[in-house]
Amino acid sequence: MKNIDSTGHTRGESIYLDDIPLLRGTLFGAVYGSPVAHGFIRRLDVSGAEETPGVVRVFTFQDIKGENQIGGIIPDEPLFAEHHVHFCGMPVAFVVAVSEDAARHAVEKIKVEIEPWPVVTDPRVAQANGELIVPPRTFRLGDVDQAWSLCEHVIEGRADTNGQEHLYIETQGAYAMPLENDVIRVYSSTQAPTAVQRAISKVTALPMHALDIEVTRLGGGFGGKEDQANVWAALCALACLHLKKPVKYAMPRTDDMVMTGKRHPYSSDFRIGVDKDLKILAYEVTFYQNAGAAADLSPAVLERTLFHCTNSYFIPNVRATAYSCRTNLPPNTAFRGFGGPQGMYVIEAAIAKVAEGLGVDAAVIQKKNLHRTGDIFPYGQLAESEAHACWQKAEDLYDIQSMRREVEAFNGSNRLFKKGIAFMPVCFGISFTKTLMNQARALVHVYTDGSVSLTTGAVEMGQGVNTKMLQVAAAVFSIDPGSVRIQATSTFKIANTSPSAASATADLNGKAVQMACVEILRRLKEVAAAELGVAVEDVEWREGMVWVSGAATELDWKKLVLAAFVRRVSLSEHAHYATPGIHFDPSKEKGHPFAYHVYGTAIVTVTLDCLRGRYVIDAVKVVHDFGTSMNPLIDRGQMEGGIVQGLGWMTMEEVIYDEKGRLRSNTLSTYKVPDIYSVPEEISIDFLHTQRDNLAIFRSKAVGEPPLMYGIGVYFALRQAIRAFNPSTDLPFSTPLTPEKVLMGLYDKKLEHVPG
Ligand code: LUZ
Ligand code: MOS
Repeated sequence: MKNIDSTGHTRGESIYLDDIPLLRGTLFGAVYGSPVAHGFIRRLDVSGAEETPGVVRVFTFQDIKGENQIGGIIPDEPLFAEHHVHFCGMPVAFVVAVSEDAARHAVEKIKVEIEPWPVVTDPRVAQANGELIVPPRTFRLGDVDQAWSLCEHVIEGRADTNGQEHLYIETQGAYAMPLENDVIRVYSSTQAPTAVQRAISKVTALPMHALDIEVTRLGGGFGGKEDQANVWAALCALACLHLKKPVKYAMPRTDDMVMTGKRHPYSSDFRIGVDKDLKILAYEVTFYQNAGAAADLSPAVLERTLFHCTNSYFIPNVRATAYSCRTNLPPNTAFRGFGGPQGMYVIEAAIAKVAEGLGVDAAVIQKKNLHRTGDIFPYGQLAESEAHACWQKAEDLYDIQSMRREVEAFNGSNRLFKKGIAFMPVCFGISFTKTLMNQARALVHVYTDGSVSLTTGAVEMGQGVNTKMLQVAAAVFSIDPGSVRIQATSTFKIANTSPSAASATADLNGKAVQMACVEILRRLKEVAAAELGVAVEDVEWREGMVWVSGAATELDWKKLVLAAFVRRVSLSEHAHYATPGIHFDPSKEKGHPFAYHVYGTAIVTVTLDCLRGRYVIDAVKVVHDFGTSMNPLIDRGQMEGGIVQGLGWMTMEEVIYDEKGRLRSNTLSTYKVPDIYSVPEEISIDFLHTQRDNLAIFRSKAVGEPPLMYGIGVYFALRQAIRAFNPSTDLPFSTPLTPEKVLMGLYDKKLEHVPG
C-alpha cells in the first residue's frame, strides 16, 4: 500500500502549519534571542520595538501568569530569560505585531545590556568544573578491572562525534487561537502534542482541558520537535491568552537553527581488551555528553548512549560511565537514534583501533564478537539476536569475497584513488527507555454508512505512521483501506500521549488501534449471530463478509454495521495499550527496558580521491531485520532516509559554534547536508524476514531510527581508504570526516611517501 499522503504531497495539497488558512485579526510573533551565550542582563529596553509601527505588544518573563518554566525532565529551563542568559538565542522577548515583517523588524530595535560571563562550550571542561545536568550514570557487567590482565592486547583512545542540525524542511512553529470559555486551540508542529499542552498549561496556568493541541502532520521532526516545539507554542499561547487574538509564529530558518538544540556532540575515552583469538574481553568507556545549557531530554539521551554502548557485541566485562555536561550551547535534544549512534560510534572506533594496531581486518573482530541469543546486555536484558543472521546473509548475498577482491585490485592498480570497505552492524532497542512512556491510545468510530474514523496519539511527520494505522484498522476489519480515514492528532480526542518518538509510534498506537478494532468486531460478530440466529462461535468475519460454518452469508460490512446501530450496539471504541513485560531499575541499572531489538548489517564501500580529499560512497548494502514488514515501501523509504541522514552526520554536516558560543553554521550556505549528489550510488536493502513472535505491531518491527546508524559505516570505510593511501596516518576518531579532514589525514606529518 502506498503512503496515503503521496498524492497530497506531490500535488502540494497536504496541509502543514503554514498552510492553515489564517483567521481575520491574526497577529504574528518574532523572538528576540540573547546575543550572548552567558551573562547577566543588566538592562533590557524593548521601547524601540514597542514604538515600531504595527507592533501590538512585547512580552517578557513579567507577563507570565503561571510558571516561567518549560523544562520537561528537570525544571531548569525558563521560557524567557529573567536575569541570566545561558545560551545564544535564548528567548528574552516575544514581539507580537500585525505582520511578520513588522514583528521581525521590531526585534532588531530591542536593546539589551549583558554583563558577559565565561562561556563554556566543551563538555570536558564543563565536567571538570562540576557542571553536570544529572549525576553520572554507570552501567556495569562482569569485572573490567580483573579482565584487563586476561587480555592479550589492550588499546586506548578517544573518539569525538559532533552535533547535527535536524533540518526538518518545515521549521518550528505554532498558531494559537482563542475559543470560548478560555479555551485555546494551538496548531503546533510538534511530535508531542501532550508535551506542548503541559508546557502551555504550566506557563499560562490554564488547566490542560482548556488546551486543544492539534497536529495534522509535520514536515519532518527527527527528534527536533520531540521537546523543543514547546517553546514556540507556549509563546503563541501566552500572547493569545493576553491579547484574545490568534497568534502565529513560524520560525525563519536561521532563527530555528540558532535557537534550537541539535544532536548532542559527545567526546569519549575508551579502553578495549581482546584475547589472542580477538574475542573482546573488556571494554571501558567514558562519555562526555555536551548537553547544552538546560536538561531538555539530555538525561534520557545519555541513558540510551549507555544502552547502546556495546552495539551488537557481547562483551563479558563492561564499565560504561556517562556524564551529561552543562555548557553554554542551546539545549541539545532528541535526534534520530537518541544517543545510541554516539555510543555505537565509540565501540566501532575502539574495534577499528584494535584492528589497525594488530593489522587485522576489523570485520574479523566485529563478526567474532556479535552477540547471540541468550547473551546478556550490560543492562541485564537477554538478547534475542539476529546479529549473526543479518551479518551472514549480508556476506553471502552481496558476495563479500568478490567485493573485497575488487577493492584490493582497485587499490593495487590506482595510486591517487583508493577504495575502502567497512561493515556496520546495528542493534537498537525498541521502547522508550522510560518505561512509563510506553503507552498509547486510539479512538475508533464506525459510522452508519460503514466508513471508519480513526484517531491516535501518533503524529505523522513523513514517516508514514498514518498509513500504517490505517492499514491496521483495515486489516482487522478486513475492509478496503479507502473506507478508513485517519484524523488529525488532538489532545481533546486522545489524552496524555507520549511523543511520536523512539521508533515506537507505530507499535504503541498501532496496538491500541488493533485493540479498539478487535473489540468493535467482537460486538459486530454478536450482532451477526443474533441477526442470523446462529451461535457466535460459528460466526466468522473475513473478506468483508460474515461467514457461518464456512459459507458466506448476505451480511456484508455495511449491513452488519447498520444492524448493530439498529440494535443499539456501540460502534465506537477507545483502547489503551501499554507494552507488557518491560521494566528497568535505575538504582541497579538493570532490567528489561526494551520490547525487542532491531538488528541489521550494512556493508559500505567508498572511493576516495587522494589528491582532493573528495569521496563518493559507492554502495551501502544492507540486510535489515524488519520482522514481517507491514509496508515494505514505507520501510524502504525509512531505510534510505536514515542511511543518508547518518552518513551526513558522519561526513559533511558540521555544526560549528565559536568560542563565544555563537553558531557559525547558521544557514544552508554554511551548513551542508547530503543532497542527491552525495547519496550513495547504490543502496541495496534486503529484508531479513523473521516470523518470530515479538511485540511489534503485526510483527512488523520498528524502522524509524535503526537505519541511521548504518551511516556510521561510511566513516570507517573512508578511514580504510585513507589508510590504504597512508598506512601511518594519525587520523583522529573525530567526525564529521569532511573532505578537509580527509586531506589532513591523507597528508599528515607521518606521511612517508608522497605518490607521484
Ligand atoms: N525519546 C524518549 C526517545 O523520551 N525516550 C527514548 O527512549 C527515546 N528513544 C529514541 C528517541 N526518542
Ligand atoms: Mo526521536 S530522536 O525518536 O524524536
